[in-house]
Amino acid sequence: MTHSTPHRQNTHTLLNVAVVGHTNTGKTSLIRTMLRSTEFGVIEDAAGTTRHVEQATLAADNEPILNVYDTPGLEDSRALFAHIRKLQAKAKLQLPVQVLEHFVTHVSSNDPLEQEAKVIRQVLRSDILLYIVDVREPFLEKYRLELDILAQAAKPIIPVFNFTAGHQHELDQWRQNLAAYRMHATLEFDTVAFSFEAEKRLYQKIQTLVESHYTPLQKLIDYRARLWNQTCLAAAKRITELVVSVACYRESKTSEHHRITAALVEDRLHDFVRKAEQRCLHDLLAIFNFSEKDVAMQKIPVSNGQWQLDIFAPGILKAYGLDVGSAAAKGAAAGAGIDLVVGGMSLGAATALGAIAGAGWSTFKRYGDEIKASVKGTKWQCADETTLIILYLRQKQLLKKLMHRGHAAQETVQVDKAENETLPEDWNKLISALRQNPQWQESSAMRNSHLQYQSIETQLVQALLES
Ligand SMILES: Nc1nc2c(ncn2[C@@H]2O[C@H](COP(=O)(O)OP(=O)(O)OP(=O)(O)O)[C@@H](O)[C@H]2O)c(=O)[nH]1
Ligand SMILES: [Mg+2]
Repeated sequence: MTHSTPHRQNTHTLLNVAVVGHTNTGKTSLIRTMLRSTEFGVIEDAAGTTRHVEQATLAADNEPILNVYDTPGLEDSRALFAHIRKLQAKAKLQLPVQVLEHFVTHVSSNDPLEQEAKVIRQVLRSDILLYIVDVREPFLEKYRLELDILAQAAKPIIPVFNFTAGHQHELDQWRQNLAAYRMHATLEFDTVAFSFEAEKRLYQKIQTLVESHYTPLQKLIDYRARLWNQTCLAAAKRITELVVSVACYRESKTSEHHRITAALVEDRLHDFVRKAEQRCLHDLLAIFNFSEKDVAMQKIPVSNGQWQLDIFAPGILKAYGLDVGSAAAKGAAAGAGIDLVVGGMSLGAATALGAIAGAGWSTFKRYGDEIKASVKGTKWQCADETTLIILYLRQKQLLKKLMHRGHAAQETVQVDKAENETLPEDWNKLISALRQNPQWQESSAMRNSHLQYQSIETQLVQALLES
């Protein structure tokens, strides 16, 4: 036996799912959303957009699990129904499904029902049908006739309600009507207002109706759940990276040797924040497999904050590994010993100060620089509170919108100030810790293994993902 045999067997027994329904109900849209691809097929707000059956395959870890078939929309269901009934009357002994088989094998290529024949042909070749419903429409005769014909194929049918957002009443009506048709295993799946939960339920419904494919479908469900979690996590991490890089950004305002005027420093900050946000957007779109066309983002209003390191805040001393509890550190905090620092500190002096607690001279030297700067009155120019808050809130809003955007959506996502989003608990603490650690601006092994950094990252990621 060769290695490829199991694989080949597998592909032969792939589950075939036909997506059917009246024209313009969102069949192609559903498949785009399932595939997370804006590329599949053509979507248009017009009847008869899809002209041929198109196939796509869904896989779990490279193992193909099911084929999904997009079909042309049914248009003239009354004519189709009448035609089928006529065939049935002609050959009374035939089973209902045989009548359909007869229809598809005898239809000519210029028959007015040729389009319908393509659909029925695919229906007969499939294991299960997803019948897409535009719930905004009432349960008209044409839909009843369609369902009658489809039911004749003797395949399980899952009615999928599309356009559900804001149409609860109509949805209830459809449910009642289909119940009268003994169709209870319905599903809400708005292809534009996406929810992963709805997608999962779609596979679970298929699973209960086609028992023989239970195990591969479970693989698919697990795989897609894993993928979805990874996608959301990667996005939240990317946003955290943005927030960190902006919060850590600082420029010394009195950087004389560069002779940069205050205005130039400001420009650089604006530029930095805008570009950083733009890059983040680019990455997020790639993570969710959307394109630049999908999102419109207004320029973020950036404002400058002047910020002075409050060097004696206990949190900072601790962050640098200094023993805050020592009498000398307390003394330093009270202002004593500053002259030591400013006057150029030696290792001996630092030790005498008693403030080094396992942090080592290099850390203390770095800390010393900041004390010097602080005493000299150096201020840092950085993105101010409002900028950081707006940046975070709009990224959170963007993330939510991307997580709930189906790949069939045509409307552009607008990113605004997002005042309805909330900041994480401890926001101020997180930001102040980041500001005190400009060396964290870019990812590095040292940063990423730093416990304090890890905890900040976790808090930001969790806050971004909570709804
Ligand atoms: N608001 C909203 N619009 C949707 C939804 N699903 C589809 N649409 C829109 O409905 C129209 C038809 O979508 P298609 O996916 O082309 O429909 P179809 O059933 O494949 O159409 P045919 O191929 O012509 O039979 C498009 O304008 C879509 O953008 C939805 O869930 N919500
Ligand atoms: Mg279509």
